[in-house]
Amino acid sequence: MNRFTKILLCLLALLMAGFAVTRCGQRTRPNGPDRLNAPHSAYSASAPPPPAVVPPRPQLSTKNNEPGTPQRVTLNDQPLANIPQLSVTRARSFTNSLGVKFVPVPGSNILMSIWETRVQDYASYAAANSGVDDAWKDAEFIGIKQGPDHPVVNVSWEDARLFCQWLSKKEGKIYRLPADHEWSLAAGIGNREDPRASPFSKDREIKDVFPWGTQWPPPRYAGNYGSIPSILDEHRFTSPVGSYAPGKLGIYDLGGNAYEWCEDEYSSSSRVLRGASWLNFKPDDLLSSRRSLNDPSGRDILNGFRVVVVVGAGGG
Ligand SMILES: [Ca+2]
Ligand SMILES: [Ca+2]
Repeated sequence: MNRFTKILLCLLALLMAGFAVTRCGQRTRPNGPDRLNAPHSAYSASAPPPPAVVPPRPQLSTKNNEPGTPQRVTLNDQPLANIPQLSVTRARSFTNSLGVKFVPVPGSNILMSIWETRVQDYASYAAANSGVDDAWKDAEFIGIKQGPDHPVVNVSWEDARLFCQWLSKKEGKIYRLPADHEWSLAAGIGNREDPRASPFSKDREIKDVFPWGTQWPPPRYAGNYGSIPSILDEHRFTSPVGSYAPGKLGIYDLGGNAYEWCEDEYSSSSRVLRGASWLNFKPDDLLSSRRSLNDPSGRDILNGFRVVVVVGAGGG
């Protein structure tokens, strides 16, 4: 190879090397120019932020989540919130076979007895059934006995439910105890309480409403309560049902006379009672939002019940 040929080959080699460097340089930054020229909308950092997701505010009372407290409100083993609430605006009052009047409770699908279940009502039930416990016959206080038109007491939650079953079969309707929330609706505080919350969590939460209104002390003859000078009534034990002024729906003795069993659990081993009794006189105990409790098989001369009938099941 002569000198000229060597020089020519070197020049050719240099040209080829330069071409390779240029190609290689392009491969070392692939997509570089494309990325820089991409529209801004393609970049997450430049995209508008997604709309904020605001979690819904919890509606139930936080008390409901305290350890050891009941978590559910049930009615005949169904969550109360799942029970359809039918309009009763067209439901009409009626009087049943025992001569007891029932009135609609707005916001519910029931009619409620205007009276607590009377001694004479329970006597009819006991006469028609064998094996009914006789404790109700022995109810008395400081020697004062009951008349046939007094609320039956010394009856357990289980006794009251059996009475409802007997009356349902007798009349072909659905009688039962009121749910805790239905009782609140009848007492005029249902719209201020969450029907899904437990009775326990609502105990005395509304601190300014009594069965007669908001004032304290109560007006004379507001109901049959305990005997203290500021609560004047004429009965030291139970009184005939309907002896005192009714509430706005025409229902008597929601406050006082006998405590009233409701369907609901207060805890797994107790049931709810509403309305205070002929023995109670403390302001806290007389609040419409007050819940008391007792063993479902427990009997006490403070405790009675009233029944409701389901609309659309022959009752309205
Ligand atoms: Ca009294
Ligand atoms: Ca009562």
